[in-house]
Amino acid sequence: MAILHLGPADLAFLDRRMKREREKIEEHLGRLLRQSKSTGSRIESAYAYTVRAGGKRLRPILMVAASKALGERSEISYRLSLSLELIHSYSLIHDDLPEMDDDDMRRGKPTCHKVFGEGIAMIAGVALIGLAVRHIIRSTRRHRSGMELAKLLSGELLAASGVGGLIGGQAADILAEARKVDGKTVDYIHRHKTASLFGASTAMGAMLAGAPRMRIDAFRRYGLHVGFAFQIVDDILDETGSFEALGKRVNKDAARGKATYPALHGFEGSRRKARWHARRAERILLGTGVDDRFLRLFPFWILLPASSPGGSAR
Ligand code: GRG
Repeated sequence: MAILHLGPADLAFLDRRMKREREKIEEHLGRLLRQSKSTGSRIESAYAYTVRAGGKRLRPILMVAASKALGERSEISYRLSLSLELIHSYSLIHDDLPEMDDDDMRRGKPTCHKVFGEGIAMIAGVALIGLAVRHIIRSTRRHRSGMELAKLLSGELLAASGVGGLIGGQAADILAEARKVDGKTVDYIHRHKTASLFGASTAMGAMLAGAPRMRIDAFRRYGLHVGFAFQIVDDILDETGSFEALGKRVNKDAARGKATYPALHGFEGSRRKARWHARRAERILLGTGVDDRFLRLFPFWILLPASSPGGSAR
């Protein structure tokens, strides 16, 4: 895949920024998990295990970047962005269950249900949803817009997690298994299962910065296209990547008869579509008049792992 717009200086800038933001997010995440530990139960150990197992923290990074691009520079954006990682971690725990994708490894470690059992993993996933919303309410308590902000952020997050988002996409994914499906169905799955949480990330960043509705909508659309490109690349990596690079089993989509972009559009067609989404994201950002180097480059950085045959880690 041609590396669009990314020169060595851009790559160095992105690497530096991602590393710094990841470190800050890890720090806040560690604090949140320590503070939310109440009973020291097995459920708490189970969800903390998955949340701590690593991960690229892309959704929090995007939320923080969106809020910074719009002038919000306080620490609260890091705290609030954790709610996205908690919901994402819940979706991974449930997605790995035998009744779902049936995966043994995630983030380079045994999956939650392999370590804690299926029942505990199921409950731990649900507990993370509650924790995410409670965390938003707690973190906004001293903010000047307090309850109003909490309502906006949790509304966005839950909408992206519900039937109109993650859950709807997962259901469509299950129903599509081992059936011949068309491009429209695969787009529906990708848009809901994956892109919706990316859209919520940038929309939540804009909300925190106090942006007007039109700008929030534009930021959500930007995130949706980034998420779409991300899922197409994920489909490609499932076929071309390695366990060592990705920390999870590969070649599983084809084995389960899943509808994927490469199956429908071939590798080059899939790369073209991913590039199209990255360009759309860039155009939407430019249309808002917000000049932000990180957000401008991020959609193209997402494409990079699918540019090498080995499928490197992001
Ligand atoms: C209620 C059972 C039940 C499920 C509903 C499971 C579920 C919710 C949704 C599935 C969502 C899902 C797992 C989508 C896949 C998205 C994806 C490519 C995840 C991997 O994201 P990365 O690469 O992961 O950002 P890391 O590990 O880096 O955080």
